[in-house]
Amino acid sequence: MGAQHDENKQTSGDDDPSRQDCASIADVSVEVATVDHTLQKLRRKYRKTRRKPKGLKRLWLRLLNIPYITVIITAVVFVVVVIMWSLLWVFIFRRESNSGAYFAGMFRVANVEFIPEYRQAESHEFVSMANKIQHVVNNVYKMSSVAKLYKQAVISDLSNNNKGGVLVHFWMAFVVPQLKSSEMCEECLAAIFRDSVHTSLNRSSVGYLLGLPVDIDSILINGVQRSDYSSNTADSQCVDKMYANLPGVMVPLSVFSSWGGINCHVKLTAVPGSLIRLTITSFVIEPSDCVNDALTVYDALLPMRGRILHSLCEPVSSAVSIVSTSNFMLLSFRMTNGNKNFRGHFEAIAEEVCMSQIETQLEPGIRDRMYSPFYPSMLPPQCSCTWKFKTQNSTLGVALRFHNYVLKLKDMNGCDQGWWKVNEVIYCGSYVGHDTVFRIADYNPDMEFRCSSRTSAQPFQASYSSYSMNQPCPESHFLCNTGLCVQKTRLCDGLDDCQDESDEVFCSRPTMSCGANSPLHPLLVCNGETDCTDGVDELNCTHETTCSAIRYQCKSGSCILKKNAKCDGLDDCQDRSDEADCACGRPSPLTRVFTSTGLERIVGGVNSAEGEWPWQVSLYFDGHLYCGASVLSTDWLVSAAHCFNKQRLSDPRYWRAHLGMLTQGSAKYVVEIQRIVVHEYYNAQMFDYDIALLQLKKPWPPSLSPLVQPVCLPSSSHTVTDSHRCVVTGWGYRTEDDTVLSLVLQKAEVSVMSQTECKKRYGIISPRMLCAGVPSGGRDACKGDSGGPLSCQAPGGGRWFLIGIVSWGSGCGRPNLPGVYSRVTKFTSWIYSHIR
Ligand code: 4AZ
Repeated sequence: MGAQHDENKQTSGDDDPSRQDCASIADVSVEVATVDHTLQKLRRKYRKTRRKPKGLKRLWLRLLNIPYITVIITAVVFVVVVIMWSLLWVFIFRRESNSGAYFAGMFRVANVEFIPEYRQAESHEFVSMANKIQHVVNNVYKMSSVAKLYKQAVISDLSNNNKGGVLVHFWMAFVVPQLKSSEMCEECLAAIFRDSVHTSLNRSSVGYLLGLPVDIDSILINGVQRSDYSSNTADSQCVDKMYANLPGVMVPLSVFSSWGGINCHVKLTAVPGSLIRLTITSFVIEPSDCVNDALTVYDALLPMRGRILHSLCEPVSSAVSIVSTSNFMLLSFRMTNGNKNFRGHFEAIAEEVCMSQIETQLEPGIRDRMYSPFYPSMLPPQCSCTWKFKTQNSTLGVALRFHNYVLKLKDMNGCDQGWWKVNEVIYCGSYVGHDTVFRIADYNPDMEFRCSSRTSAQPFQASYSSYSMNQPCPESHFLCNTGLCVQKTRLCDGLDDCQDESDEVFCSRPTMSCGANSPLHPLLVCNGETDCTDGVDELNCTHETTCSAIRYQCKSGSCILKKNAKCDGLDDCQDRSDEADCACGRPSPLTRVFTSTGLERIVGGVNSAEGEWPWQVSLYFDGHLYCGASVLSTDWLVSAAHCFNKQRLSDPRYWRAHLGMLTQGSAKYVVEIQRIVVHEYYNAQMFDYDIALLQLKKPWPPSLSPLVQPVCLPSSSHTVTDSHRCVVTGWGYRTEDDTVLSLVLQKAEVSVMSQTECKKRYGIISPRMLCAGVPSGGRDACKGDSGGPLSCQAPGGGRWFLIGIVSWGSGCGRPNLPGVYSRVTKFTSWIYSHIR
């Protein structure tokens, strides 16, 4: 305050001119006073010149005040952060959220003649036609609802079309903000294209688009990966074009993966009007369910999902051939590092005119053969064949014996493995693991076959002959439901001669006629149980005998009567092979087994103990417990095919196997899946052949034993008797309407039911299924247990064998409706063929 006061006084003095005059008069008389005054004046002058900066200084002083500094630093940091964030958003995040969407498309331009110059993308003719088409495509999408997202179209190929005109293959690229990605569906884009074509009312599929005659039915647009787009477009180093210019001339093909691996495409084109047959003689890759190494064959010149003919994910050692539906084909190779290679050839073949007039021989026993179109090549998605039969007289019909194929009346569902019309009645074909006979009770029938699968399908063959309509099977034979004829002496002999057990159901229970004169029922002989009081049924069981499905086959190939010779602790085979590979089915409970009566869980189960079921696996799909499985070896598991039935479910990358687990989340080993092998005859409607094998990415370490151990795989002759103990295990639902899975692995003891009883309950039960439960219900597998084991222990505390795989059932634990399991003994050789 004081300094302020002084300043005020001086300021008032400076401003007074009379005071200035006074000072000058007093200069001489008061010396000292004059110096002081001068100093003061100078000071005043100095202060006067500094008056302006004085405010800034004050500000500066204020700013130097600590709280102000903090505020300022914060403000500066805030501004810098805001600027940086905006820049980041503009240049990075905004760019990322605007992702590219790529599509491959094709359509036919009708009424335009294909000229050979169109094959060369550099030719003037190609460029001129491509520009015209590109202009049309640009116009379609630039005038559409997705105009703002549309970037460009590139015409990749102009090819001859067997229907006439020119087939156009093109790419499209869109830049799509994440929020708008739903607008980019391939069907929407195809609809935009179709709607732009002006059609007339003359029922032709050809309409006009800016003067271009476009076949609406030919328009197909599929989304593709960015990598497909970049590896296929003009600047890619890895697109090869090959031509088969002469029909029947084989053009060799070989592809090697260099050290860095490859992702390449080979475009095959054949002479106009022909088809392409690709033959793969060898394909050396690592099996990985098409994740790492694969060959995908397309019925197009761009990698369009809707046009896949075949995908090869396994090595090929015996020739496979595939036929296209037009005169082009695309081979898309993916091979990772290593010594991978492909060898084969392709050729132009004529479209097959598949029409036969067949006169069957008079003798019903004499057979001739008929084949699927292009046999032995795989069937293309489009094909047709007709056969017109004529027998020698009106009492003789036509019998067709199909190999691994069956014809069934068409039901509500469509036919996806072949469509058949036999004298105006429609049948669907399907692949099975045995022969069948289809009889047409007509002496002059017509038969039409049409391919009806989305991709290439397995070929088929049949032998045909005439048969007597009055007596389909020879004398003393029985007519099976599969159409086969078997000798009546084979009825109820315990062997599935009919291949559908129709010769083994509704038989009276095998009688124990143990007298010396009548033979013992084969099912009771050497089954490990003494059925005759004198024990004759269990004598001489290791003597070599002829082989059949109910006798044990040693490694040497010789057979013995003993059904359950495998791993029973006795050397039954001369080569001792029955006791080799027996490190299985022996749990060693680490804690006392907890068997509760009051704490009933799942469907009538109780908590298991740690290490009680060391082969039990829990399969997690996308992070959630989805199915069960069983350990077969250090790198193979077995489960149910229906667990892997849909698109994403069949992709091994979504799955994790949890081994050595008692309580959910406490697995001793969690491992990725390398490959899923679903049985080739799996039938999703009937749940037949409901089995799949899973190969682990990394084998489980031996240190995990005894908490992780394989279950014993039964031989195909293995039989379960009343003295076996069978237990179903899993983390599935505890009741039919449960909503949560069990926390602790549950177990429930069930009995294996006779096949006849099982068929009485459910009707359609295949020989690959078995029923198990308790008559009153209440003990059963349920949702979430699928794929898990039904384990049965050999009598006398023997080893545990995998007898069933949880498959299906009507509800859970209902009285008289047992659980249905895949019958593992029917798959023994199939399993060994993959895991050995
Ligand atoms: C299922 O949905 C399922 N009761 C499994 C087994 C049974 C029923 C359903 C048998 O996975």
